[in-house]
Amino acid sequence: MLRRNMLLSVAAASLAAAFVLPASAQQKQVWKASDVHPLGYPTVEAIQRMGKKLEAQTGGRISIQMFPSMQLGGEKEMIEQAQVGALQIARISVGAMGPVVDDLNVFNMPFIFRDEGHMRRVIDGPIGQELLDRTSNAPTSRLIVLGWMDAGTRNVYSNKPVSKPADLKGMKIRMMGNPLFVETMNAMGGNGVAMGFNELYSALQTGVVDGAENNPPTLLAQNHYQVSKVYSLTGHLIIPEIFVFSKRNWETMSKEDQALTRKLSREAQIEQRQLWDAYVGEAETKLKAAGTQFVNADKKAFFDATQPIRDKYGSKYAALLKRIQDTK
Ligand code: GTR
Repeated sequence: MLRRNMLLSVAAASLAAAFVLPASAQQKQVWKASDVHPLGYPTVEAIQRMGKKLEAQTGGRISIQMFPSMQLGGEKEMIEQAQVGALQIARISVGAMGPVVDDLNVFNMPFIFRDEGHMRRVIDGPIGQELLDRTSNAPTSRLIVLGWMDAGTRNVYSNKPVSKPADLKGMKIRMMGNPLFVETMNAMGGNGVAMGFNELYSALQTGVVDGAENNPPTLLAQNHYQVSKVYSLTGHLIIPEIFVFSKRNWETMSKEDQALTRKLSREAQIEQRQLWDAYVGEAETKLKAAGTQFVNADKKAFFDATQPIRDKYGSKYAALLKRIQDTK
């Protein structure tokens, strides 16, 4: 892993050197974009469509080259590459951004949203805008947030049904690399293991972990359903995603290019949601056809079990949490 990380850093450094800032605003630019998901996945597709519009609307001066399927590493690596300007656009989960900008962790707590509709109303409203601004302005981020994307609801998957906290006893469940998630899984009754997304398939396959948790599109698109056959509807996390631009590169852009990028990002956000809604149903149908067993879980029991996490992490966001709860 160390060697792989070193190779990635070297790759990032050479990519940074390769992104020559144009001497004149008229010079051709190819922005690199990255996503952990494969071609065809809603987030990837939305950014590619944005690239096509950008190309058309700048007469071919600006285009986007997509690096899907973790070609540039996991999300931690993508964040780092965007921070140094080796990558212009990165699409990442707010889960991976929590350790970078603490304010975002408010969305990373279990059962913070009543359902996906509630989450959407929050990100579409003033709270969503405030968090985007705070993330762009945080000195630790070195990223400009272009917009939100949807990522549905996360449920546990493994090779046995998990319908109540006791079912998770002794099970190692991969969580995103953020202490909040590890503690959440421990509170849910399992043993949370922080691990990069790029290591997960083989960890599931070889039994390094007994399971993981994610939305149905990810379970399908990452082929995890091939090694984890039971999908238990715990619904413990509803985490939106963001797509960001390297601040270092953003600051060299003309005001006009920034405005155009903002406008097309807004459209990409709307388009991703439509693509997402269609893809979730498709993913569930495909998973069921492939033999994935969907199991209902006692959400109330998981909600109660994770109350200590909301108490521990929620106190510093008390005012914001109240506004989230008050969002109808
Ligand atoms: C997916 C998400 C990815 C990544 C992944 C994970 O739902 O789209 O960006 O965060 O989860 O669990 O690491």
